[in-house]
Amino acid sequence: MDQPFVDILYTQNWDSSTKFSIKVTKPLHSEVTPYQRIDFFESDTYGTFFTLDGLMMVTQKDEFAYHDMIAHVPMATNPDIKRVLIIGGGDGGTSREICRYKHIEKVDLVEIDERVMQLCQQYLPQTAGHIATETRLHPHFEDGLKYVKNTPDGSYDLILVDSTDPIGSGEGLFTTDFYRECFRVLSGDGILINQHESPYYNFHVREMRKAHRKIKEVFPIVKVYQYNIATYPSGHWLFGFASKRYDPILDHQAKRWEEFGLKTMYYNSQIHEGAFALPTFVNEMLAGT
Ligand code: AAT
Repeated sequence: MDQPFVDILYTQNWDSSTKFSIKVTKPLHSEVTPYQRIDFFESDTYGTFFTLDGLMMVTQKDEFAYHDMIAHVPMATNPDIKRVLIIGGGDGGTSREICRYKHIEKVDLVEIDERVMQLCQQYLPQTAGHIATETRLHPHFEDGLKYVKNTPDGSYDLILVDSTDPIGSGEGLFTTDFYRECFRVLSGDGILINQHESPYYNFHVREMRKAHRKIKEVFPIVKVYQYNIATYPSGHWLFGFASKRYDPILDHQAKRWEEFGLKTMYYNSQIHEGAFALPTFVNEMLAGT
């Protein structure tokens, strides 16, 4: 049979009237953990991808955009970062990029759901392949908010919040309490990168403005930068950059970063500078917070 009579689709509702679908060539795995529903699928265009509670997390085709932008922007702002805390990120994509810097001493990865990491090691070696052998990487399976509350002052130079959107288990990571704890456990020149959602659909816009307002209460330097990722709602996404000392543009260390000699698919020194130039409608959304 050349033409199948049915297509099996993964569909995410981007809002109440907009849907995004990928044709599934093979369902790989589904299960419900104490934290969330996990599904792994195979597709032609996007390769293997996984979703949590139906929401897209990682696809093989476009994960590089997200993981480049969460990891390399802070590393090019302070190339001396040595101690990194990743909250969420059980797929391994963020720690993979951070561990490419040979001078990084330790990476603590705090993932609430051990099954995400185990399944990514099984189905997504592209992001999780290094986890079993990388000796600087230390996975912890617990809630990120609880972990930072039990961490001594000044323990990390960089915190990357690589978590789900502010629904379900990710909610605590969008609170003022959490941002204050992050400030406390960061060193004097520490940097925090967090999800800033998308400036497009109403749900994300609300969450983006709330998160931005809360971070501004806690950190002296707060900026927002953008990147494109095809499979997240609207494809136009933001990260927050919060810092105690360094400004991502004024202190941008392009030459030192280029000397690391890393080959990246999305990030480069021009993107670093350009990503902080936001469209007027995004600036206006952020200004009113
Ligand atoms: N690297 C891109 C993948 C993710 S997955 C986010 C991870 O955060 C999930 O594995 C989830 O189990 C974990 N997580 C959720 N809440 C917590 C928490 N409270 N503590 C620790 N880990 C948590 C990010 C996708 C971003 C999607 C943006 N639209």
